[in-house]
Amino acid sequence: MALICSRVQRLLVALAAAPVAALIMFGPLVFATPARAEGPRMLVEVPVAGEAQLLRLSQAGFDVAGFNRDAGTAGVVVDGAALDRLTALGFTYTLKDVSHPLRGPGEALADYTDPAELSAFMDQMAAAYPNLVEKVVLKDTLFEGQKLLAVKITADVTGDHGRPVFLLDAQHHAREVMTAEIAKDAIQVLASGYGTDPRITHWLDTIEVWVVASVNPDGAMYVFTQDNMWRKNRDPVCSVDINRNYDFNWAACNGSDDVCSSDIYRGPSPASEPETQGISALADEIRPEFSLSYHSYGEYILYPYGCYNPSEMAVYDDLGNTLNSILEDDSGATGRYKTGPGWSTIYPTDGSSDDALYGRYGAFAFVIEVNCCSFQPDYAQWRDVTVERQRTAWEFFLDKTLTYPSIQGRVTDAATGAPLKATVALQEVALGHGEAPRQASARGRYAWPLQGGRAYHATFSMPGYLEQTHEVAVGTGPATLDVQLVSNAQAAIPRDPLPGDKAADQDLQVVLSWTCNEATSYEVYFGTTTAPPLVATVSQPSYAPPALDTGKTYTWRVVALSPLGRTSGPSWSFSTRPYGITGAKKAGNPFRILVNGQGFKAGVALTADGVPVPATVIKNPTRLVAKGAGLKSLVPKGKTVQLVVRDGSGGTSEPFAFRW
Ligand code: 0X9
Ligand code: ZN
Repeated sequence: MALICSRVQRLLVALAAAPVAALIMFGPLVFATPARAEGPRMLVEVPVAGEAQLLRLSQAGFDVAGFNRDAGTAGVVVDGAALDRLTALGFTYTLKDVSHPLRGPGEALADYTDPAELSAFMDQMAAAYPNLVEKVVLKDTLFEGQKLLAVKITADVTGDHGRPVFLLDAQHHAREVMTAEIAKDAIQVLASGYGTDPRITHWLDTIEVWVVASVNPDGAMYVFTQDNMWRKNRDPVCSVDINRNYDFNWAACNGSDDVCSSDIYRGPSPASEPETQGISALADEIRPEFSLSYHSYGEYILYPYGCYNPSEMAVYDDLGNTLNSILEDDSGATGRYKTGPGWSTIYPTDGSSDDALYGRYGAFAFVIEVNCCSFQPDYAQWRDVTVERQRTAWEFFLDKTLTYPSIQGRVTDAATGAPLKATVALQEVALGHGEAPRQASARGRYAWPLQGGRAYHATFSMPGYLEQTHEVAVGTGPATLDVQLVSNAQAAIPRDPLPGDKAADQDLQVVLSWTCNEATSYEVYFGTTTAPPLVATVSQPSYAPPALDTGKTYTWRVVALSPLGRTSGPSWSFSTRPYGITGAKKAGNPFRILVNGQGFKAGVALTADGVPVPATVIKNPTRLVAKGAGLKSLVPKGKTVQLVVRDGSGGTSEPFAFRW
């Protein structure tokens, strides 16, 4: 507490001090030498010759807050010592701001939404749209009283739909206050557009949207009340750059620092912070297909990795470049966001959220750095125009969720229908950077964006279940593949009988078969009673009973013998055709056909190749005689016809080939 108070005091002293007064009276001053060797943090603009020098600044440990490409200046947050180092390295600078509470007296920027207001806004939305919007607490306690909050937005929000998921997050970095406005606007636009805007209605009927409007609410509150340049979280042991703390490629490539004082301090261990833990747990559960993380500033569209190119780079490039072609920058022009993997497009980072969302949780994870020229642009001038322009970006990902080539579906337990968090692997897609296996969500949902116009082999696996591989042709849009996995316990139980359970009209020469993955042999119980006797023990999952009778119901059951023991399948039954023909011959003069078989009774008729045979006479249940004029022409000598006995209620014999 003493630490915080002394910091506040120093900031207040600084606010009253010369540079701010100079700023107000004369505008920005250009300093060639450090103004002070200690004191409050300052925002300076540093001319840099392109992004190579931006890289040099960030690698020299400076807190690079953004890059103004047109002006060729980097915004750098420095204390006195850092300013000394900057000038010693030969950089010049313009002082733009001295840190102060964003909500200071008469401060225009106070219109930005602070975390308490954001939380209240979420409550209002949930209350106004109870079927659409749910407020979810991801972490109940951070360090200074804020909670990590999310809203889930989808039609019938409390139901279990297993829809594909899109995740929007903002404000990993406390000072990037515009980003929370974009997330807030997305919640507002989606909730209020449902039922009136057909595109939004369709999206929310088919997609589950999650918005974390501030990943760093503790830090954000500190920005409003103490220091508008604050970037990290508020961990009292040592504040951490949340966007360097994720558990993927943590500390992997010099893209973060291990010293507490650094603004890109990565924390003591991967995912040591409650904020990264909350986001990671959410991502693990919902498994977004696409995610979009907002930062500021500099007008970049970035994607993994912070250290090297991602696996599936072609899909990333395609999506990133298409988005850039439609997204307007602060000048209103499209195609001007610098687009590509983070490491080569801005500067190396490790432990960032996009890397973890992709590498660990399988989302196609994008980052947008908004605004050309400031992380806190004038609210009245820039807030609405920025959030409106960014609608194009999150709408883009909602659209792609429904239209981009992919394999998607649900994985469930074949016996219970319960969702399975199964692993999905594609033979044709190599994940070569230590990515965790792609996994379905807690709802059993998976979705894998792909290059279309080809076939893929998808393997689904899950401990305790039999693996399945399916070939899927992917065209220009999503291909749906729902998968039912069979548990090992279930696999030892005979299932999928043929003939199917309660099948009617079966042939008299029926062969019984079934599926059972774990058995070494099978006992077959078969007969016309409800608890039939053991008739055979077989090593293959099939059994051919001796000739059956017509018009009878047979009951059967298979017991599988396996190392797991004896497991009985359920009782199955089927019934045979009502009539059977076992033989036919011609007789005497006048010409007659004598038919032998079973089940014959009054009212049946005989056909030859589907044509009614005249004057069928039933002698007894096993003998039938056809006679009458025209019989010879119906059954010409030397020609084979199919004789079939049928009755008025649709029962038929199997065809019998007859030739005389
Ligand atoms: O450095 C960051 O964390 C982001 N820029 S910011 O100025 N807002 O701090 C960029 C993160 C980009 N992600 C990757 N490079 N993977
Ligand atoms: Zn940022």
